[in-house]
Amino acid sequence: MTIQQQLLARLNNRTACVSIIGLGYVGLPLAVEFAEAGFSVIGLDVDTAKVESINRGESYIIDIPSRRLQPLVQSGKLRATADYQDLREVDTVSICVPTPLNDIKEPDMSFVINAVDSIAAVCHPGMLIVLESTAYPGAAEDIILPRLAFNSFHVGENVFVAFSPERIDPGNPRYHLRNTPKVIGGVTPACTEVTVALYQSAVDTIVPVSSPRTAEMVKLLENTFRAVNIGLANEMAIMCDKLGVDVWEVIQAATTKPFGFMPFYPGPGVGGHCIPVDPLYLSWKMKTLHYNARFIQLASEMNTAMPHYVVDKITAALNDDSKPVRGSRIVVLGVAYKRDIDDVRESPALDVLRLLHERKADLIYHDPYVHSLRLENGVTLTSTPYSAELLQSADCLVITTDHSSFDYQHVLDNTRLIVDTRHVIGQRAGRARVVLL
Ligand code: SAJ
Repeated sequence: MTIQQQLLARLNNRTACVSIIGLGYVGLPLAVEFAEAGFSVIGLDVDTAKVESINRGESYIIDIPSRRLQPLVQSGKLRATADYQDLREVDTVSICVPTPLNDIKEPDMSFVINAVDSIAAVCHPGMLIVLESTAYPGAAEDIILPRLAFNSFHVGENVFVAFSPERIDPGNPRYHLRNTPKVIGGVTPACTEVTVALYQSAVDTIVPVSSPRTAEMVKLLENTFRAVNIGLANEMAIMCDKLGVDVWEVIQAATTKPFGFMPFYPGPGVGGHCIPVDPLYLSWKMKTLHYNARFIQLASEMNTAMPHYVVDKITAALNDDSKPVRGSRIVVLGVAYKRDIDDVRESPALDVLRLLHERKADLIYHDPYVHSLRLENGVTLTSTPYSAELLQSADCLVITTDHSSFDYQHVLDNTRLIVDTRHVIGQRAGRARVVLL
């Protein structure tokens, strides 16, 4: 049997030992699905607190309850480690580490490079390496192949490499790892075949494509599509405002078109670790090829300008009450980057807070999911408990994140002025004057 046939056999009869590097919102669900499929799984994370928590059967990921993790750990099917030496015998490695942008908005591949360097040191013939972390087109081949060649491996013969983008949406009640189709692009057809054999144990629908670069571009198209259309929705809001038209009514009516339209909505900007970040991986790569990805650039400019637009709205609304921003009590309601989560990464609410702080507003925020935060300018704030008195103290209240838990009628009845960046007050009537984006 060839090395590929031996690996395929171990994958098909579940005797392979599989590993995941990076046990976050992508890696831990993957480790659990592989273990439930019957594989012996080793999860590796540099954060020993995560390792210890998993080995106690305690989950820290919203989509994986501990009751699902415990039996896998107790049976020995799944264990966690921080030591790459524990991966010496594994057959497969799925890399699910962060790929953020650095301070000058360029890809930071350091987490991937560290993982690949560590894997290369323990790599053996027959190993499969899959990169899942979102990256620029060509990243999987640029980073993995030279490190394997250095160890005299031949990809597609005695070692296998693929890219398979993660499509995890934390907290999504409908779509999770198993029922979200998984794109897979191997360096060679043999690489694709063994990667499909591994992932079909954990995912119902596999979508093989012709190369890692193709798979990388699939992911970048998915999220660039969102960033560009959100940018368009934001510019529509600005244009409708100048025309005296309600953009929300326009979008709602356009959505009645049963084909050829998909609604996106204006907001205070675009947060999260995907949409503001992933498109810039593509535009960065294109710059190295002397091409300017104009849609991505424009969408990024549009979306990052929205916090300033929100503060202009607040300033104008206070001005109508003959109040300057300086010294006015401004209550910011909701700071997470989207509703019903606690993640503030790249959240536009942080920019709104920073801009208001720079204008010397008397600033308070409330977010039941976010106890405290630190602004880019180093200022730290703590969430003020919600109360009618808090609302009544506001010269202006800004809704930046539309958590489902808020009682918007109560907010409306206890506030004098609301800037609603999420159109969540809707048609409700109450005491406050409501200003929309
Ligand atoms: N946003 C708008 N207007 C919109 C949609 C979103 O302003 O019409 C804002 C949100 O408030 C948020 C940001 O954009 O600040 C991103 O929102 P998102 O709905 O795209 O949520 P994310 O960042 O969690 O995106 C993830 C992505 N998932 C993966 O990359 C695996 C994205 O591809 C998913 O489409 C998205 O979840 C989802 O649909 O939940």
